[in-house]
Amino acid sequence: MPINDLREYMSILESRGKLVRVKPQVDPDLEVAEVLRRACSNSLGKAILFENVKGSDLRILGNAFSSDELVALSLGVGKVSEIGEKLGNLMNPDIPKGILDSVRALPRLREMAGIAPKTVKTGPCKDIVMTANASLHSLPVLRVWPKDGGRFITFPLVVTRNPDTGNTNIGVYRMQVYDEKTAGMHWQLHRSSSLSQRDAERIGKRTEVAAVIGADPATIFAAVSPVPDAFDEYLFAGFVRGKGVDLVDCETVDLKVPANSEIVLEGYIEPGERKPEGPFGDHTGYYTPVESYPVFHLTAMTRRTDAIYHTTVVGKPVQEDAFLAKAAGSAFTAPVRLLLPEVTGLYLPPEGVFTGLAIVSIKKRYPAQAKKVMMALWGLPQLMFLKFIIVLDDDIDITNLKEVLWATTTRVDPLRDIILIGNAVTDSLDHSSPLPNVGSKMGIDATKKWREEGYEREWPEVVDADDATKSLVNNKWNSYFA
Ligand SMILES: Cc1cc2nc3c(=O)[nH]c(=O)nc-3n(C[C@H](O)[C@H](O)[C@H](O)COP(=O)(O)O)c2cc1C
Ligand SMILES: [Mn+2]
Repeated sequence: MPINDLREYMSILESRGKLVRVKPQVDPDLEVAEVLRRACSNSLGKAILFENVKGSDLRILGNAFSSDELVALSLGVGKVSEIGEKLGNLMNPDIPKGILDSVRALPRLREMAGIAPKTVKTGPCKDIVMTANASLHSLPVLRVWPKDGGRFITFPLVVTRNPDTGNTNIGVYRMQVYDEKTAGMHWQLHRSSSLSQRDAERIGKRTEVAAVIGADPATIFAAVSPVPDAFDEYLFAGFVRGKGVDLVDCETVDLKVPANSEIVLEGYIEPGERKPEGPFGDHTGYYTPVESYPVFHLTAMTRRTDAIYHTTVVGKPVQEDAFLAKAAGSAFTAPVRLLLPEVTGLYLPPEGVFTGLAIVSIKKRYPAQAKKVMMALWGLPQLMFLKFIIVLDDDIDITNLKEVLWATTTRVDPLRDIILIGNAVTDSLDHSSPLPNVGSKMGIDATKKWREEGYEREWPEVVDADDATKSLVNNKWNSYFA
């Protein structure tokens, strides 16, 4: 059954013992963040609802996606890879060949028809509607790290529209609360919403914004996923959960938000306006320094009567965002494989801060194919930020770093097999590059080398025991040590 909102998800979690209710009073200034981080570091794997928040009558929910199991539960699947399989099927449909196939395809077509978002008149997110009296100070916004520049809304689903295409985009971009009516909008240079806002700016237009705090899990997943620009995140959310999202019109901006949201902030960004944002203890494990970002002006806040303030905290990996990123990566391996069928696996270790390092396995069928794969990955949405790519043959388990290190050290001649690319795109959060957003990349071809690739020596065989001896020893194993 599709999960319609954050509360439905919370009751599913609670029925499985995966929701902790914290009763003692907690302070959104540093304390809540430290609790959430420690719970994550200890692999608690449970969502935490803070019921008694200092200075606020709203409750705070955190760590709602803090394990692979929770992410799968939230998306209504046994394993997150099922979403990737579904995406793969969507892009590679069996075209009905005869009448019988067409009949078989019908339920799937019906399923597809039900995934489009639907606009409804009203919903619980309109329990309370505030315009002139709307204040960002009414929310229990966290200060996450001691040297943060202030309080940051860390889990807003930020909805905007591109002025040229009219496409809606949703991304999660933190918002630093400056005062009752304004906040920093930390969409990085390459994000769809940043591009749209700068398009609008060029023609002197404001960018309207709706920031949703607390929504159904599929919409949250869509907002953090690398959904291609031409694809509406609401439609993707409907696809993921198998049922369209109910949307309502905003009060003061021409945008739509999920009817069952907890809290909605409406506002706009004035062309040309920028303000220092940060520092912020980021998911790299460092404080991202102060930089200029656009300013969000609040025009309305609508919310549920007993709204839940949904948040997350980041820091040195592994924190909650790692589980969401892993799920998004697993779902989007299917579209990558459609373009690059030789890719048998793609692993972004969380310790590599998601876009720092990709370990890829391929079925190599022609010379220099590993380099072709690297160059292709560097051209794809979000994967364009990858700093290091290691390409291995498919005999290596890419999630097993011991095997990866063994293959990399025994199959690579650095001068021959490493490519360096200077002055390339980097992640905005990479502080090690000489310039912001511009730096270098390294690709390591750790596949076995072929004669056609200029390797004239004899490539040795990997050692392995023969099957007869293996089964003999298997059978007698316990007796040796009895
Ligand atoms: C918890 C969390 C916080 C994030 N914060 C930011 C942020 O402050 N700025 C940003 O540009 N991206 C941030 N991201 C990443 C984007 O939300 C993500 O890349 C998304 O796919 C971007 O969507 P877009 O391609 O539509 O812009 C965050 C992701 C998560 C999971
Ligand atoms: Mn997008």
